[in-house]
Amino acid sequence: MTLTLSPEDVQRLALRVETAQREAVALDKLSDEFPGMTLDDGYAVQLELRRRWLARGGRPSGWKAGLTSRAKMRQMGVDVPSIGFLMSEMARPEQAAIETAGLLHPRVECEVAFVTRRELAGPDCSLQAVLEATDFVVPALEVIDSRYANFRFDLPSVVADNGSAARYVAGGRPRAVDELDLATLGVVLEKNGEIVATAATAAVLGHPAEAVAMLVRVLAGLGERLPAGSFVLSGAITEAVAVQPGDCIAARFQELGSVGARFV
Ligand code: OOG
Ligand code: MG
Repeated sequence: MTLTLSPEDVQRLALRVETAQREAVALDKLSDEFPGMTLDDGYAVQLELRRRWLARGGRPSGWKAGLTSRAKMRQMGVDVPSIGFLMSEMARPEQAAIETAGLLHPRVECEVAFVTRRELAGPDCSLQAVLEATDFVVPALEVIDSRYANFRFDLPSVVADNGSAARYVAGGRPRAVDELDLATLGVVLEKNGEIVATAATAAVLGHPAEAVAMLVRVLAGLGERLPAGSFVLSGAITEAVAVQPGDCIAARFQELGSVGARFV
């Protein structure tokens, strides 16, 4: 662990990010004030953010892997995958009208979501262990909304901002992983009926289950485990797409069905 922030700074920065999330006011990236900020510092702020969320009655609903595809790494200029937490307050039903009021500059991502039936833990968690512990997968949309001005950040800052987590929608058909080759599923992302991106699931670390294994390994470093029954977003397969009120998004996945949302 390389922590450079004092406990007081961690609390102050968590409060700053929380306020930006709540009031949709953009921040400068935290590393502008703390240029020596490390990845561990970023997770310390994220854990404090999570602790505060739980303390005010938030209900944890899962975890997210992020920056797990080349397309995303290129788009954001960050080349290390990361994790964040999900809360049920972020979940929206399929085809829901998602309000953009309260968000700064929302973007949508298409992802494979895993639901586990066994606990996963430890610094050596493997892709195979993830597949064995998976109950089913479903297609999902994640709505990200960086709290940093112009969506510009570095790794410690985006981790402190909980991986830009804002909303998510799960849809499609639950499928068991042994019925699929999860690495070679095609995905088509549409905005207002037009194709805006296409890719295959191998874009996510070669196999989306590898992103879940990465997440479990990061959790192990934070002293946490992934309990049975967890919902995990494995990371965007294509670039994220900006949305505004009136936009309709659909992601069509080979074998898994579709998931959609509209923005108001
Ligand atoms: C960070 C979150 C990335 C993903 O799926 O790659 C992410 C960001 O791009 O703001 O959720
Ligand atoms: Mg994502």
